[in-house]
Amino acid sequence: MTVYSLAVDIGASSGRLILSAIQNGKLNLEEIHRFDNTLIRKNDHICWDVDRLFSEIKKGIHKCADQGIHPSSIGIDTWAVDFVLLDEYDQRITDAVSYRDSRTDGIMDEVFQTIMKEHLYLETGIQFQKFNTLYQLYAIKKSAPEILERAKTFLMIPDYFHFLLTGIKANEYTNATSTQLVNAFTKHWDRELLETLGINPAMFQEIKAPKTVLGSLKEELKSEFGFDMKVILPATHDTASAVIALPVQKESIYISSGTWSLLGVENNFPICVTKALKYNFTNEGGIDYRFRFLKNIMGLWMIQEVKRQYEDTYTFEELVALAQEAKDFYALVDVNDDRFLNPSDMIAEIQGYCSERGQPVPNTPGEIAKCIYDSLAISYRDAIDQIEDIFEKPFKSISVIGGGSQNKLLNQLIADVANKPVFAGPIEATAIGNSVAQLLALGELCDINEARDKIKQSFEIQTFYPKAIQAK
Ligand code: LFR
Repeated sequence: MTVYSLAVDIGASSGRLILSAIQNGKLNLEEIHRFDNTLIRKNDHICWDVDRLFSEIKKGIHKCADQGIHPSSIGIDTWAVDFVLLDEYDQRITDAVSYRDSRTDGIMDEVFQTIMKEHLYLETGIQFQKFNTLYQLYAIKKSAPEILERAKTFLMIPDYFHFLLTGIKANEYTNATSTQLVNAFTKHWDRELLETLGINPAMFQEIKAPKTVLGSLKEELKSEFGFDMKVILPATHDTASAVIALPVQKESIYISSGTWSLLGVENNFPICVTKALKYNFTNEGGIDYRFRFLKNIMGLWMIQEVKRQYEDTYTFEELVALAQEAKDFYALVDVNDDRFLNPSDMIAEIQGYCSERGQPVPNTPGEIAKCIYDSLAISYRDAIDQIEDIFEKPFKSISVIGGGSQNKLLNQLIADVANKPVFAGPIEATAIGNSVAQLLALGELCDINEARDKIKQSFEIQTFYPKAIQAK
């Protein structure tokens, strides 16, 4: 009998429930349900609508049941750093505020007055981003300390959904590391750090690793769906799940390409050296306690915003085609500038950046798109140079995984600026990685090496050679 696992992968712009199984020696995926995710304004903050997201998860499970499919397990991944706090009755006492909200503006520098930046990096190995959970909690401590006093439970977004499914509370390891509150060496909450910051350590739950069987569905959900299944923790941080699905590992740098571009390498230990701190690389936790040594780059968020501003007149494919037509236009923005994190008008922000620096100002949709793709490629090249500087050796290729790997123009630009071959795919890397953790726990796969071999055999990978090599 086929053993199915159900991967729920929710990104910043959409979510999906994907059924997966090993069939005829290959990993098969089938999309059961897809839905939009958008930011909403609530109580003066930019938030995620977690109630709607949970109802979409339930809708997807019902769709499985309607087709007569009863998966053996389910696991949920989302973006990182965001969380909810619960009171003694397990009721939410905070909205699920998004990392794109401005509540953490200026907070990082305040924290550095209590804890030295270098110390924080040596303990956690985590990059400095103003929206890390640490700064979000500190912002609450400043604006509404009574909430932190009342809070009994801290759950990150996937932890919260897992709690709603099972009634069991836990903090999953890969996502927990993104908070900048987990010690990179003990792999547990850094009590000393929490006490120094004046954040009650008691609200944090036990950290559990991917592949842990959390439990089964709550009684009322069992009767609602008409079947039971195990809730198995995947790498609940979407980027950690995506990295599990890497088809090429040796001597390759990966780019997990979606709303964000996460560029880095997989390691067996954290690297907290001065150069890594200077270049702001992170050591986020991965499956089997591997480390994701990577850097956040603003990613396709910028083009998603532009598309939204043009009221979806153009598809992503059309924007790529228009960028190709605007081949003579060239201007660059620093995609990692905080001004692009959540501007009210992305197009105007890009134009403002270019005109302030005396560059040609992009006006047509094609010019705007070309400016974004060129700027992304250059920021990737800079980050690749930094990795090669830290490792003191060149890497041979780039693996682009995730939805962004479908962008052939960007893949070719990356190959050209980095002067290395680019391997593009799998597209659904995150859902694949999520499924793999569940299938490993269910005994359908024996280890990550076998899983990666299966992924290589099961999904198409396209190669893009740099112009310099093609010309030879
Ligand atoms: C990508 C991602 C990144 C994280 C950012 C914010 O979806 O999870 O890894 O830094 O979103 O949570």
